[in-house]
Amino acid sequence: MKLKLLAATLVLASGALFAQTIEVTGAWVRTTVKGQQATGAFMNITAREAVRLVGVSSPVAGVVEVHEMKMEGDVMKMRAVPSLDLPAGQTVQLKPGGYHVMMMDLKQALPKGSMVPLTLVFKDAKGTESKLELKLPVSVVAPGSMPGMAHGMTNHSAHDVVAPQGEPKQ
Ligand SMILES: [Cu+2]
Repeated sequence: MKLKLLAATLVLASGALFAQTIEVTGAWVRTTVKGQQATGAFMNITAREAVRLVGVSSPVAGVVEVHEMKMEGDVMKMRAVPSLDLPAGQTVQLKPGGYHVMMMDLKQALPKGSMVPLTLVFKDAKGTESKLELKLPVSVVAPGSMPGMAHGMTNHSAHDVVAPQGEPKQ
């Protein structure tokens, strides 16, 4: 029994150590209005050693996926990606119009100024998983960006194409 407890502690400790090699900056979640079923979370992730982002979860959303947005002909489309490569030392941007964390089946409205817990799950080259617990501020636009940047919202409404319960039309 005592041995088991020790093992658990070690796993926790190594997880924390691993998490320190991944830096997340500028993270935020787009605010929602009542009845809105989906929104996006955005951030910059820099991993010191190459890892993959293999999962995301949040207590406020039933389904959380990593999405990619791409132009296909004239149409902006998005799809879920099973994992996102984070090359060593390179900052990968999750931003409106590009990769983003899609939070669907929202269980509550996300008012501006509130905080949303988000758990990122990473896998390293050896297949070892680690988790990073974050608290993201809810905002209308990226914190620090100019008000004019809110036009990114227009692109994001392309969610309606594949997610009928997505964001309401603007
Ligand atoms: Cu999306």
